Amino acid sequence: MSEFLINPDFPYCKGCGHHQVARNTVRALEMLDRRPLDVVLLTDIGCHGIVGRNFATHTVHGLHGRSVALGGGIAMALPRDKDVVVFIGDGGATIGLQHLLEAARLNVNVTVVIHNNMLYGMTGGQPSGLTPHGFRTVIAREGSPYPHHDICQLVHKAGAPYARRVLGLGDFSDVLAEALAVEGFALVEVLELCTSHALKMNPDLRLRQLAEEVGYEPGIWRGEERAPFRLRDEQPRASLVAPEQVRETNVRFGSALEGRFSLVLGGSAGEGAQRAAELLVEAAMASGLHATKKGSYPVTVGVGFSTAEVILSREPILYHGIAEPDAVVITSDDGLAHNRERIAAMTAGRVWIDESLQPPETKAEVWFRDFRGRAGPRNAAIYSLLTLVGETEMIGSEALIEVIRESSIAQYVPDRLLDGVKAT
Ligand SMILES: Cc1ncc(C[n+]2csc(CCOP(=O)(O)OP(=O)(O)O)c2C)c(N)n1
Ligand code: SF4
Repeated sequence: MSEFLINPDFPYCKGCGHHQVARNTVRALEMLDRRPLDVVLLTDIGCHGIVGRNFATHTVHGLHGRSVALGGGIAMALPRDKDVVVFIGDGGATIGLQHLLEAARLNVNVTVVIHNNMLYGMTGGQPSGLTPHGFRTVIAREGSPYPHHDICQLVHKAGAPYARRVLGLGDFSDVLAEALAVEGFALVEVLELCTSHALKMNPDLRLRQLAEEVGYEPGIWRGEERAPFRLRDEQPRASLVAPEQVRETNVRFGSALEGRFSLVLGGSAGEGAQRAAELLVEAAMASGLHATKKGSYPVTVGVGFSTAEVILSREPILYHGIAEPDAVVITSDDGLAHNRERIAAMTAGRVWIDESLQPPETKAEVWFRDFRGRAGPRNAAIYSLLTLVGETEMIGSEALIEVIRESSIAQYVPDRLLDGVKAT
């Protein structure tokens, strides 16, 4: 298997043109002798977008039509020797058309690969701005009454140094490699068919013939070569994080953790779940571990659930998603409601849950604890993590206690909670 993949089975229907794009992208990256972690692959919403999980590169899944803007932002700050590749459908490309035109106009260093199957694949075959005149879809059964945008010409006119349209058949990796090698904005529009929806409505369709009939001629549009747009050309840096945001961690504790431990903490907004998870991460780093933390909560920040996902690991963490957690800690009914399905799906591991709550059926071990009664709502989250650390010993309790004492929440956490936890 290619070093660019963690899974060679692409998630598409049989015969879908997206297979060829993914395969040829891998070939092109190999041809250019790139390393997986020098590549950031952005995917947009749509069938093509599920492929992110197959790639061993950095991957980011964007909102529909917005992945060019996201990728552009990343590319503006990255060193020149990194590649930002944006996979997008014809739906996303025309929903976010302005992002494409601006990225071309500014000459942002991204390679955009449009999977132009001439319709919205994932939602059942609706037309996009690239659906050609006469092409039948579920919405226009007699055929689309409108002409399609010529996306290559649009970005060319907007200033793109490179735009190319190819038929997505066979090996077109040399085209993708040529686009990747462009310093600045490059776009490859790959013409394909959606075997599930396009053929149902247009049974006699042949890609090559269709492309000729509707004016989708393969071609290349070269523009003026210009310096790519960069945020800080004078100070290229390897990290997206500003140096002043980086803090040194003084490793002053030990840890018995071997491998990796993933944790989900579910609580209520305003009860400090995110802050508690951050303090656990700080304590783990002070114990010599790698750690990541993600938060999720409703846009109405002050009400509802607040869930944090934490990974602690002896080895660097290259992927911060959690398929099945080793532990789930629940301190409130909001936290339980948000994580109920996740708990029910657990096949192993352990759930620590406030004794006032009733968890769903699960194969995980369930331990009831009096988080809210002992610590009150404000401290239930931090107390639950003190309990977890005391009972698992993945890091020493003294590490978490010290980090809490040094933090801004120290004044709210009574000593009896800190002293009541077993120090290891
Ligand atoms: C802002 C927004 N609008 C609508 C949707 C619903 N939606 C999900 S996939 C999709 C169609 C995607 O089509 P395309 O971009 O062509 O990609 P494909 O599925 O063909 O790969 C739509 C409309 C969404 N997820 N987000
Ligand atoms: S629905 Fe269409 S675009 Fe989506 S995977 Fe299947 S063939 Fe491909």
